[in-house]
Amino acid sequence: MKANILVCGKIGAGKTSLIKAVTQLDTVPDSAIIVNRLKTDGFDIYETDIANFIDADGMESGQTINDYIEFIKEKMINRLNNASVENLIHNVWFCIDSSDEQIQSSDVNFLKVLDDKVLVVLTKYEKMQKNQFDNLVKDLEELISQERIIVVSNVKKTGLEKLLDKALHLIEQCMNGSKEEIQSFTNCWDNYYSKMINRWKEKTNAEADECIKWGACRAATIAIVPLPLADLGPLIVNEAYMIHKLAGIYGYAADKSIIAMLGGVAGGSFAGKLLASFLPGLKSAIAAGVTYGVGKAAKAYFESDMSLDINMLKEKFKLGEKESKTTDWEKIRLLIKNYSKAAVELINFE
Ligand SMILES: Nc1nc2c(ncn2[C@@H]2O[C@H](COP(=O)(O)OP(=O)(O)O)[C@@H](O)[C@H]2O)c(=O)[nH]1
Ligand SMILES: [Mg+2]
Repeated sequence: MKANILVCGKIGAGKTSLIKAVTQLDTVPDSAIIVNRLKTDGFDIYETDIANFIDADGMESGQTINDYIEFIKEKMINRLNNASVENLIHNVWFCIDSSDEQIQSSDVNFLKVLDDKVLVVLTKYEKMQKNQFDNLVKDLEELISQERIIVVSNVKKTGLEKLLDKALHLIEQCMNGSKEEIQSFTNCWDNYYSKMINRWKEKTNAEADECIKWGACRAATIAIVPLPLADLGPLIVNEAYMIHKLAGIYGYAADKSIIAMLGGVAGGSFAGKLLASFLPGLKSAIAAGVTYGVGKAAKAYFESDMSLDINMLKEKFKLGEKESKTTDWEKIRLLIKNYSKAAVELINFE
């Protein structure tokens, strides 16, 4: 048994890149993947051991989005409920570039014609601007449940594990076969992806740690600005931004309540600790430490598939905050000040 996955969306949305990312087309020998160009239908099919990825790159210049929808409908939509095993489309990945500010009516139309087999994949996450992204997600959530929205970066290889996890779940649900056959398919799938997933996990982990250091560095810089003590706004905003980025690294489009819950694990630490400190250098370290701790808690939360409870999260926060004491934030802050901001990303903090 093989899964058929239709990958569609506007030109430039990242369809082909996504297929390449989940088939390792650019890293494995050609023999591992067969690409069948079905010229008559205008689709590229990427065939692997466990799935056929149908790249719906059929939109041609001059073709309107409505024409494209018609084209997909005509060729593919009837396969969503097809009786024949080879023809059935088990899953649709509808790609949207996450730097698109708003969902367009063409996207709405498109989502409407697809049934409940669709997953919305927000691509190019590492390039997104938070406000644009929030608007996009807000619009999308009116059309599709949050669990069906996955955030990926084809370049950084983040979110792919989450996407495949959700896809497998949906595929299993609509596979025509005995329990044994489906189990055997699942085993093949796990087998095929185990190595890739391990590599992605390492990348995701490194990316998340980088993001936490980035957040903590920014907090160290923010804390030095002589603000009225009551005004913790910029630190909170920075923290929220970091949590938001972390969520995306793990494939989630975080909403406000999750961000607020995770920010809450510090239990008012910013206010209390900063108030007690008059030394600028110490302030940097405190702000960075709290942000770092919150980052570590958030990371653990997303790693656990959002299952850790608040007490566990508070533990993670404390551990993180303690760990941050081994970093000389004041030195880093001075480096940021004296050199360029970008240089910070290159510093090895350990
Ligand atoms: N930064 C970034 N660029 C991407 C990502 N995915 C695709 N791209 C780029 O976006 C452009 C369009 O991607 P492509 O896969 O050809 O889109 P398609 O037309 O939907 O097949 C290419 O230049 C890709 O390198 C991503 O996740 N991050
Ligand atoms: Mg393409």
